[in-house]
Amino acid sequence: MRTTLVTGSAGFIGSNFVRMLRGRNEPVRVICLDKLTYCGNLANVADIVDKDRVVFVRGDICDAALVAELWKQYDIREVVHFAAESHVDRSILDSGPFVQTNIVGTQVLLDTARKLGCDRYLQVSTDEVYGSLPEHDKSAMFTEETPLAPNSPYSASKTAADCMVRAYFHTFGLPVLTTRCSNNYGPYHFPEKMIPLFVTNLMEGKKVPLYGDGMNIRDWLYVVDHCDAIWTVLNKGKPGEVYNIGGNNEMTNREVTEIVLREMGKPWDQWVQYVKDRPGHDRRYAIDASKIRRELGWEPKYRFDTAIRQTIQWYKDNETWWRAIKSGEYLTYYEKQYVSR
Ligand code: NAD
Ligand code: TDX
Repeated sequence: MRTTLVTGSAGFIGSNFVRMLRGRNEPVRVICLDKLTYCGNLANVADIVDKDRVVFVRGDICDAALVAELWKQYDIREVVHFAAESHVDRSILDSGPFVQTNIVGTQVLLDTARKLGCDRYLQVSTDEVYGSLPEHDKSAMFTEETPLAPNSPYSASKTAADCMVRAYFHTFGLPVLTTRCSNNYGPYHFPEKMIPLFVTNLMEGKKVPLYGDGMNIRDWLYVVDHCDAIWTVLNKGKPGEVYNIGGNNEMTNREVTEIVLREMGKPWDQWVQYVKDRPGHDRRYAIDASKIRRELGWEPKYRFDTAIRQTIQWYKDNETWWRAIKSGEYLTYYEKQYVSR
């Protein structure tokens, strides 16, 4: 059976990915490596960890000695690299951890893969590396050839990591794959990101903070579709290639807010608060995912209207999960980000 190192597996997408592999009974042993930072949560995977098929190790991807030890101990031949500092707003408050984890951490993994051997290395990247698109020209979309033009410290750190991945392919022939996905939503999404923040605020009786004019556009993809695309690329992708992943589901933040409010039975006027815009806020992201569809036969299976309903229901059914998160460090962050601006 193959052994795959999955970094960041206690986070939102990483935990959904491991859960999907277990749910489908894929023939793979997973070594989960996660530092359990403020947004990593052992509860996200606790029920699927077992000694044989899903091993959990708490540790930092920047710790080269630990990564090498795991590589040898478990005979790792494959990597799916999710671990990252992932929240744009936090990268504006302090970019240091983003440079460390997203760039240095990626370099450590690549170097270990090069030295100790690796059959497949998949870098989970983001559409944000391409920058922002004009909002009025709907024909403009990000393709894999779009020049990289990151605008936030978060996306700049992800871009630097992507460049290292590319360099390890060209210089050392490491069999790397890169995926660049649009905005995800679904269960286990940390409630600092827009959709889970808005859903849980409404459940707490708090208003939802909409940045600027609320007309920024994102392309939303259900997390299980993203995980399925990553598995497809890992198994069928061509080394050295980049694959865009998207939902073909562009919406303004106002439209998303309207849907969430409607689903939760809350009128706009009482529950939406326009707040100061995010500095450097990218206006529009839109993914052209025709390459992965054409070459690997992947396309999204979930529709936004049904998957958002399931997602809201998940937060209703898992109040203990998010209420435990929305305390402690989270409150300090919330105060800095929303109350004092
Ligand atoms: P997340 O913030 O929910 O989870 C990140 C995980 O990484 C956490 O469990 C955290 O503990 C772990 N981690 C952080 N620093 C670490 C370190 N130094 N060593 C080991 N583990 C560490 O993030 P997410 O939303 O699940 O995103 C996962 C990946 O997908 C990221 O690389 C992100 O850039 C990318 N991505 C996310 C989205 C999205 O919409 N969320 C879209 C496209 C791409
Ligand atoms: O309180 C808020 N109010 C608001 O209007 C928050 C947190 C966000 N927003 C807006 C900003 C964005 O236009 O909603 C949109 C989505 O914001 P986020 O959920 O913070 O996501 P985004 O900045 O688009 O980045 C996400 O998608 C790409 C992930 O966090 C990244 O990790 C991923 O790479």
